[in-house]
Parts: sequence; C-alpha cells; structure tokens
Amino acid sequence: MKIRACLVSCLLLLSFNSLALDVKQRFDHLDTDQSGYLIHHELEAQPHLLNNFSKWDKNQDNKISLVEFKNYLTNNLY
Ligand SMILES: [Ca+2]
Repeated sequence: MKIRACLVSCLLLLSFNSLALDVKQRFDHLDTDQSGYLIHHELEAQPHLLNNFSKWDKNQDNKISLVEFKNYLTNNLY
C-alpha cells in the first residue's frame, strides 16, 4: 500500500514536471530572440494569443512573460 502511494505521487510529480517542461519548451521555441519575453512578431504562429494579447499581457508591458504564457496555455489547452 505504501509503495502504491509512493508510485502515485511519483507519477503525479513526473506528469507535473513534464507539463512545466512542455510550457517552457513552447515558450523558448517562440522566443526567437531569447529575450525571455514574447513580443508581437514572435507570436504570429499563435494567432489566438496574438488576438487576445492585451488579455494575457497582465502587467501591460507589451511582452508576454513565461508566467503569462503559462496562464494562457493553462486556460486554453489543458
Ligand atoms: Ca507582460
């Protein structure tokens, strides 16, 4: 029983990590100039995000940070 609980938490941890990694990989893939932020021209492949840019740009700095991108993906894909 203990082993099973451990296995379940390990699997949960793994899936959580792979989700986080997936978000980071997507972000880095889009962040072509490696600035750590996504700006308008980097988001041409993400029209839905681009169309709602101001909605996801929570702090209105005209850039999408990793956290803002993660919020976008969480709300739209997962
Ligand atoms: Ca921002």
